[in-house]
Amino acid sequence: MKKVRTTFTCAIGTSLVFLIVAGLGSCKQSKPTSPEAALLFESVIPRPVSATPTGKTFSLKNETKIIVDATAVGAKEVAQYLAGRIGPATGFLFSVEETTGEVPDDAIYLTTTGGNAELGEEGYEITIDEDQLKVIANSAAGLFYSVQTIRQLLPEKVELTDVQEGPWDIATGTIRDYPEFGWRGSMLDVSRHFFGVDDVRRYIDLITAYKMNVLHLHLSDDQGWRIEIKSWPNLAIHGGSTQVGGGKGGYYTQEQYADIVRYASERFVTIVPEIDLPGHINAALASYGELNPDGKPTELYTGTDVGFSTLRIDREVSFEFVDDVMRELAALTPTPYLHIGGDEAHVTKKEDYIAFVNRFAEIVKSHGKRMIGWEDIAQADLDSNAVAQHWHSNELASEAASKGAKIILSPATRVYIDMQYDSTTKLGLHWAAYIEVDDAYDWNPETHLEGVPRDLILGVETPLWTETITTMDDIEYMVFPRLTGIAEVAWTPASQRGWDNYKVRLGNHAKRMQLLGINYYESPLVPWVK
Ligand code: NGO
Repeated sequence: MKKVRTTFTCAIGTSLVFLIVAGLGSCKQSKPTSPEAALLFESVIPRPVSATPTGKTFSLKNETKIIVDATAVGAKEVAQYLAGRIGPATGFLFSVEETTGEVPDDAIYLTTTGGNAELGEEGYEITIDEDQLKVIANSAAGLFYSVQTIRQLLPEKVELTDVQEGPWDIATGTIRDYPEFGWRGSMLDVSRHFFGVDDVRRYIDLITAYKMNVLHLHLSDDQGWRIEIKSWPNLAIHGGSTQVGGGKGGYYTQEQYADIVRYASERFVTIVPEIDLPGHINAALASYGELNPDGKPTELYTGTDVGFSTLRIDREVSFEFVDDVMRELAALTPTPYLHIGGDEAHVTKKEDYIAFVNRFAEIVKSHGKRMIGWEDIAQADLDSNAVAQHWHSNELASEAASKGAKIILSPATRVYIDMQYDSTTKLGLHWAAYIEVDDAYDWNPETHLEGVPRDLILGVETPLWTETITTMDDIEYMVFPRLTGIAEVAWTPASQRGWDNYKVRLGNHAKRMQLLGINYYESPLVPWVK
């Protein structure tokens, strides 16, 4: 229902229309795009596949409605999420309405009708004119990612939670966008230091703002077991009772964990739970001595060494333990993957390691899930159902690929965001590299590894190990702004990426990160605009 309204600035060319409809309404005043709105349109991260401005303005007003196509599955929930994100700062109510008919002006309209195949499952197209902002996607996930873009098209203060003064102008134009890789992840190590449900929720909010869709939780390691397992209760009670440095640790009850999974899935994020086996297992060995090769419980461990612990292979109890843990985790996991770790089993004999991983693969399969492991699992009998996560060895990654396994790229020299930015960084490690913001951005997943064809690469995941990280502020400092660039590496085709262009867009995100309360690292390489 496009209305035409009179104004004194009505163009001559529209006067005929004006004469015809003069009694019905008025010709709308055309407002050119402001420099601020134009800059926001150009600065979206991850960079869209294409973005074409048309020079006018669409303004959110008190009467702006969010309308969803009543036939679009999940669109209403995405619309409510959008209203929840932009309502508080604008002070507008944004009533969400469903329709199967015409869409009025002054509306944001979300539909899953009319998209083409190129957009895929996660892509979207936003068309903005002066009257309407219309999104077409093939699924609710695509609509959700369009919302992340819409947030970035609005003035930064939209991220605040108390009412701000307008105007709430958006540049008109068209954005067509879809991801290069389906796996755009981050890993959070909640074992070395424990982070509670609120921190994990905030982390999910932060990664989804940049269209990431996987959160891998490293739930067990030598220093702590972080998930309640009802059939082996001491794992969490005793094994979760400390952390690096000897603090009190903690764990998620199954109810809390289910809450994280629900919160994530409402934001189109898959939670991948990892239980690190057969090494990195001291917290379990301290909780149940029968799992330890000498049959006695170990002491809890609060240091930062790696590679000193192993499950015993000579007794069936180890496999009963793994089966119980995987069964309980599978029941908490609506998505296809369970991660069995598999890294740095330095005190497990090679033949035992291979036998372990082959049994783990069977156990994971028996619970209806697909096994992921760090690339060290390439030594075992992998098939095309398995996924290997590359972190340091091209050789192991290509061996896994040659067995048909899919590959996730987490190269330690590029995306281990526990690595320090440079030698002056106080937090973090540097065994793999110093990783400045440009190092994390300026690489190509398709060509990074030899012997791993593009069609086996699921995508990219950036791990945050937390030996030195104790607070949410620490997390944010190491993650931002490297994660935004890694999100772009995973989302945007290589042909659309370039550091010189990216660093300017990143600089334009300073204010948004500030208003989101993100404690980010102010890299000297970025022209920050505050
Ligand atoms: C390694 C090790 C982890 C450490 C991390 C620190 C892998 C897969 N295993 O990565 O236990 O925490 O480095 O950067």
